[in-house]
Order: sequence, then C-alpha cells, then structure tokens
Amino acid sequence: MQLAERCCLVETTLREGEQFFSAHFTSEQRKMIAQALDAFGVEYLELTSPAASPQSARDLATIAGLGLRARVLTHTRCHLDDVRLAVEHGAQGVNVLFATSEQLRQVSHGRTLDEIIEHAQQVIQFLQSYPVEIRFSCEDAFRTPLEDLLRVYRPIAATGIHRIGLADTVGIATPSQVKEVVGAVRAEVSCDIEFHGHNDTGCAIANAFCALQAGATHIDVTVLGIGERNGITPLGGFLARLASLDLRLVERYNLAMLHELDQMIADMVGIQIPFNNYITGATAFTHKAGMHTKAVLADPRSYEVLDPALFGRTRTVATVHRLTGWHAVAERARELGITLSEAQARAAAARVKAMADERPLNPGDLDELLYEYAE
Ligand code: HCA
Ligand code: CU
Repeated sequence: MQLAERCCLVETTLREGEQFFSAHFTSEQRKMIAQALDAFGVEYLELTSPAASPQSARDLATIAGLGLRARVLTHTRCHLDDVRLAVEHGAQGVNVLFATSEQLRQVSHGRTLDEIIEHAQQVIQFLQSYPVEIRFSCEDAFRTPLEDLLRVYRPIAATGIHRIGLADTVGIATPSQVKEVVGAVRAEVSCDIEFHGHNDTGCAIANAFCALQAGATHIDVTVLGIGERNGITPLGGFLARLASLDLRLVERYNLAMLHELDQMIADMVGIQIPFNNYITGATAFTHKAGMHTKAVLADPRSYEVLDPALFGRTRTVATVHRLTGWHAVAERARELGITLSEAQARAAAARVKAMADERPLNPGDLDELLYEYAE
C-alpha cells in the first residue's frame, strides 16, 4: 500500500496535549478543539480517559455524540473498569497501554510480561463484544528489548485486535532504531501499527516519519507538539515533512487552517507560536541574505521546499539590513510603485548597508530612501 493511502493521523491534543504543563481545557474549549481538528480533517481524535475525572467522562460523551467525521478514541489504562467507562461514554475506539520496559515495569505496575499479556487479553476480549476499534500499545517500547516486544505483540495481535502501538515514551529512540523496530514488528503482525513519539532529543518528527516508512499506519500528533515535558510529534511539523515529499500525503487536510489551529492552542495554553515553528512560525518563510532573496524572487523553489500559499501563509523578503541585495531593494521599490534602474538599485542597496552598519534599521528607513528616487 502507498504511504498516502495508509497514513492516518491520531490527533491527541485532547489527551497527550492535556498533559502539557499549562493545558487546562474547559469543556467548551475541548469541544472547540475537537470541531476544529475535525474540520481540518484528521482521521482520529484521542481524548483523555473517562476515568480521569467526572468532567472528562462527560466531555467524552459530548464529543463522541457530535457526529464528527473523525473517529473519537479515548486513552485508558489496560483495566476493565476503565475500558467499561470508555464504551459506556460512547468512545468509538479505545487505546489501552501497558509499560513493557524494565525501568517502567518496576516503578509502574510490577507485572511480568506473561501477566501483561494475560491481562491485556482479558481486556481485549471484553472490548470485542462492543463495536469499537481496539488498540494495545507498549509504553516505553524503545527501552524494551525487541524480543520482549515481539513476545507481547504476537499473542495480542492474534486476538484480532485492530491496531498495536509502539510508544517512544521518553523520546530516546533514533530514526534508524525506529525503522528497525517497527520493521521487525511489521514483519510479525498483520494488524495496523501506531507510533507515538516524544521529542526529548529532537527526533519526534523524524521518528514518526521513519515509523511510517517502516510500515506504521497511524501516527500520533498534537497541535504545536504539546504534551508531557517538551511534547510529541507536532501536527504542523509532521505535515511539513510529508508535504515536502509528496503532496498526495497531505491534500486531504484543510491546510489553510493550520495557522488558526496553532494560534488557538497557543492562546488556550498561554504560549506563543515559537518563531521557528514549522510553517506557522513568524519566520518560517522569511528570506534575508542577498543571495537568498535574489534567488527566491526569481524562483521561490530555490530556497523553499514548501509553498507558503498552500498553508495560507505569505513569504517575507527582508530588505533593511546589511546583508541585503539590490534585487530585493528593487523588488521593494516595485511594490511602492517606483521603478529603479539597476545602477539606482545597487546604489540604494549600498546606502542601506552603510546605514545598517551604523544602527538597526526598520522597514520605513528603506521606504524613505526609495521615495527619494521617485522624485
Ligand atoms: C504516557 C503515555 C503515552 C502513551 C502513548 C500510547 C506515552 O506516558 O503519558 O498510548 O501509545 O508516551 O507512552 O503518552
Ligand atoms: Cu506520550
């Protein structure tokens, strides 16, 4: 199957995102987020466990009842009480997990691998009497020896479950390791495979992409990447990765909404969109040095792998600094309705450089200088 056909986004701003330090979404905000992400076109929404709090349970029921196109999942402990609550509150899918690494098994639940398998099988059997998608994930999969992972996944996949998940819970995996591990699991199971990657060491996007290449079908993302600690694979960054390779991977999403989504979540959790954010950061499409601006003005593809217009964004050519070039200056003059000869544009650029050596300039300084040529 082609990547474009099998890549599904599991948008977990309403679960992993709620684990971001400053996220305290109200019921109204949760509903707004679900509706906006549905309008954007993500395939799945993952919501906080109904066992987390009474309001979380009510909000799950409300959002599951909205009739969204996206399937509404909830994330619970692999526990009969929790998954029962999930189905009672209308979840269309239940994502359960168990920690399998030595480190987490000791501090988290103290169970052996065999006990994990037996317990998971009971929970899965219970869920199989309801019309819900079932996913079982190994938490901390990348600090779990591969043989242990396979020992757990084989019998779990044999239950006929829809999906198994691999979580890089502590953000330790490398892209090549993800490829190897997901590839090995892919060779052993026939169900769908989900990947969830944290960004502690800056590999969350690369790891998610490698998981996809190795056969994963579902990738977890959040708006701006918010989540526990410094978060997980960001929706926008992952789309940037996909879009630059093949537009067919992203054309089903309402890409022009991305900025609005990033801004909405930034406002709700009280942060700014980072300047260096993929696609929606303030400088994501800003070109500065003369060599760059000259080339970009001639053909944007020279220094842009993504078309800003695809995401409702615009390109900025910075002209008022000492690295400016005469092409950029001439372009700014054209925008102001002033036609410069090459010699005039070169002279104006030289004056900008000299002025910029003296003091920081603002855009008005260049415009003022260019108006002299209009007279
Ligand atoms: C956590 C759980 C999780 C779960 C991922 C999954 C993780 O530690 O909060 O269910 O696939 O990172 O392991 O978010
Ligand atoms: Cu996580």
